[in-house]
Amino acid sequence: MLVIWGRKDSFNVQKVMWLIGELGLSYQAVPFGGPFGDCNSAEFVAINPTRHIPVITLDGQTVWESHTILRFLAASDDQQRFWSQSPLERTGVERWMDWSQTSLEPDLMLGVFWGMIRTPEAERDWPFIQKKVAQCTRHFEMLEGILSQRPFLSGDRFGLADIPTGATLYRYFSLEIARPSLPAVEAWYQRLQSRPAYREHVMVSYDSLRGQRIEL
Ligand SMILES: N[C@@H](CCC(=O)N[C@@H](CS)C(=O)NCC(=O)O)C(=O)O
Repeated sequence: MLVIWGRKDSFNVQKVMWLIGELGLSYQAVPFGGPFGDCNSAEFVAINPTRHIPVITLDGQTVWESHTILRFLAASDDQQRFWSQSPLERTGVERWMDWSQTSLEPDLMLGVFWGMIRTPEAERDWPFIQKKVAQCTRHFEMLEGILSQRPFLSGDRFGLADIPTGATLYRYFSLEIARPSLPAVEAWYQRLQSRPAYREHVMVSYDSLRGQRIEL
């Protein structure tokens, strides 16, 4: 049985849950992180020394790091619905996963989201937040150019490249921030919202995270 450790309002857990939903896998969810379980506990550190959710276990093996889990689940799928045997073809997908994790997410999630939502109101650093919003504008304008040429970040059809960046959209479009005109990105967001797994696992309220700043 596939077991996933994490909490439903964790952005990195949501990426994994979204793919689990797309693949139609059976799973057992173990609420963990935040109020559900301490990632710094000795029991958890023995499982994941980096002290983060998500973690999955399958057949006695443990996998952590959200994008590693995404690749593992996609590569393990009998039908290879989200995986290619061609290393070159895979780069077309993996470059967007890496870009999301190393460029977009630090600015949007650790910058704007943490700055506005996780940080208590009295402590918010608005010049820092505005700088991060401006960086997000550049990221999303770049995505606008890509998505005006094709329906999905992965190409003609939905794929693994859509998951990390697509999972940011619920928060990007619900935060009270300035956004540029993004018709192609918004059309992509609509396409993602037509997927039941996206609605179930990504469009999750983050109200319980307000003011809840933790050490990562
Ligand atoms: N690079 C890691 C980052 C994981 C991460 O930052 N997880 C956060 C939740 S999104 C976490 O563990 N928070 C601690 C907690 O919720 O207690 C990954 O992609 O899996």
